[in-house]
Amino acid sequence: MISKIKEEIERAKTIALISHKSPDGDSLGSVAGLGQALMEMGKEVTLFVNDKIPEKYEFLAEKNPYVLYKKGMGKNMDLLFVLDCGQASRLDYSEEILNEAKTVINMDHHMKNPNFGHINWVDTDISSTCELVLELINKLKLPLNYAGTTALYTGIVTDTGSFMYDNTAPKTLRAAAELLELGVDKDRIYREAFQSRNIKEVKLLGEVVKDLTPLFDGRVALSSLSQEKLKAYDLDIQAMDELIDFTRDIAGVEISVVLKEMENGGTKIGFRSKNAYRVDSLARSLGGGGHEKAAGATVKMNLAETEAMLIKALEELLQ
Ligand SMILES: [Mn+2]
Repeated sequence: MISKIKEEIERAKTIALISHKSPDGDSLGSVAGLGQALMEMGKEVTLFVNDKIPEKYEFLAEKNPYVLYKKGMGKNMDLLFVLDCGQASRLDYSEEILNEAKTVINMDHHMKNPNFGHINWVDTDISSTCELVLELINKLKLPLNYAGTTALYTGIVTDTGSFMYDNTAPKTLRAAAELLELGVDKDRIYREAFQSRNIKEVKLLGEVVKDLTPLFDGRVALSSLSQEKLKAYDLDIQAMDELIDFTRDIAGVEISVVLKEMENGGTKIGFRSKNAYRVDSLARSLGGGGHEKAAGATVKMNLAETEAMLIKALEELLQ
């Protein structure tokens, strides 16, 4: 596997990297972390994104030249890395890029990744794709610069919930320690990614939490965000991603669910599980995916229909 990836990197002149829509710290971090190493090697590298970069990750764009993918881009490149992408459809409109590259390498840590690349390195036990990328960089002795280490640390610290979730293994902390030794400014990353909350989001969070009625004897916290509500606070669909962690952390809650109404009328569903249940199978049954304790899906139903459907599904899961 590693030697095959090495061969492909050596052979390639032009390399593109891309990840899923609704980018998070791990997707943006892995694209930039590996991309920076490849740039240091003198490759012609394009760091694609297929969505708006959330405000709290804008600091990553200071040193990483992300390019918003547009249809038809990425033709004739030698090699494409698809990172942190549990299924090809999560590339959304940029999925066509899979047909453009001569070779596609899929590196990921989501459950049931269908191995859509020519080469697939999927490790569901690892904390983050950034940790996997660091393993690749170390094994191939690729060069790492400051922008790269910063990006990789960002992905590890965000995907582990600041080293709190059970995907944090001894080797995760060793990877983080290695990055710190290389000079990463962890305080800045922490401030940007965790301590730069938009006041409008905090106010809407307050409103939503005030209305929250836990279901199933308090074991499920379900919150819904309508377009109307998001618009009233001048927020978009990417906002409020901390809500689901906040409500999961209520005593007695085992599963938190957040529904967000999309502009086209569909609904984006996020699931978090604290301990006793796994939510990836439920997400997959709705056409989504994820990890045992953090998963999601997008459905074509409206908010009320989605809520009704989920209450039935959760009742079964909780039995
Ligand atoms: Mn990830």
